[in-house]
Amino acid sequence: MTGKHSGHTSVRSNGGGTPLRAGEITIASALKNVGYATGGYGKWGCGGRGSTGVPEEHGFDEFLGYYDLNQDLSEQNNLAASHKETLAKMKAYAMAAHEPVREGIFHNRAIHEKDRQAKFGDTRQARAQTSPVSFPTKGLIPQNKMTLLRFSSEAQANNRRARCAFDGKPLTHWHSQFQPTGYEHPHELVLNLGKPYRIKGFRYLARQDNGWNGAFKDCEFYVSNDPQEFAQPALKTQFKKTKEPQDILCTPVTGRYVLIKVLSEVNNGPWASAAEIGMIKD
Ligand SMILES: [Ca+2]
Repeated sequence: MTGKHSGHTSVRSNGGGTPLRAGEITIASALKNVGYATGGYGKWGCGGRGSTGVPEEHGFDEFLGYYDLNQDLSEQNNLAASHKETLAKMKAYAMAAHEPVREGIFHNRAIHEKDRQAKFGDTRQARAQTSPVSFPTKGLIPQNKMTLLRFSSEAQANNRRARCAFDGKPLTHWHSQFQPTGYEHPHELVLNLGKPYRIKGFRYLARQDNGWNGAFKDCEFYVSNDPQEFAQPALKTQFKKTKEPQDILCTPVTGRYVLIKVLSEVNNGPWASAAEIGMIKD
C-alpha cells in the first residue's frame, strides 16, 4: 500500500494498534494526485474506524469493505444491504471497464523475457535453439539401431522422454520425472544396442538449453549380454558441468545391453537429464 519495505511501514503486523500515520502516502493518494478516481473494496488492514489509518484519509475516494474484521464480520453486518449506492457505483465501474472476451494468444516468448528481465534482471534466450553444441557421432555405435528397453522415469508433461537421450538431436533431452516429487537418484536407462559390441567408452551431452537440472555428475555405465543382469560397472565416472560433449574411456568390454545409472547431479538436485548419450566403439 505504501511501497515501503515491511521493516519501514507503520503497520507491521495483523495485530492492529499501529494504523497508517496521518498524511502517509499510499498508492491510492499518489494516483488520486494525478487525477485518478480511486476506490477500495474488500478488506482493509491499515487502521480501524476512528484511527489515522482509515482509507478515506489515504487517497481513497470511497471504500466499501471491512475496516476491522473483529467488528465488521459479514454475518453480523450486511454491508452490501446498507450501501446500495456504493454497490451500484461498483457495478457501473465494472460494466464500463468490461471488455468482451477475445480469442487469441496474449503471451509469447518476447513478453515472457521482458517480464523475466524486469523481475530477475536477466533473460533466458534460447541459446540452444540458435547455436546448439553439436554431438559428434563419429566412432559411436549407431543410435538408430538402439532401442530403449526400460527407464526409471521420464518427464511426460513436457515431453522430456527417455528416448530423447538417443534420438540424435542435441536439442531434445530426457529428464527424469519431477512431479509429483519422490523421483530421486539413482536414475536408470537400459538400452539394447541391437547386437553385441566391444565398447571402449561413453559420450555424454548435457541438456542444451540454459538449464542445468538433471545434468549428470556421478554416473556408472554397465555392459552385459543379459538385460536383467548387470554385475560390475564397466565405468564409474564423474562428469563436468559443461554443455560440451564429454568422452570418458574405459577398459574395453563387450555386450549387447547397456545400463546407465545416474547417481548425482551437477547441482546436487534430485534429477537426471541428458541431451544425448553415445557408446564409443572399440
Ligand atoms: Ca536428444
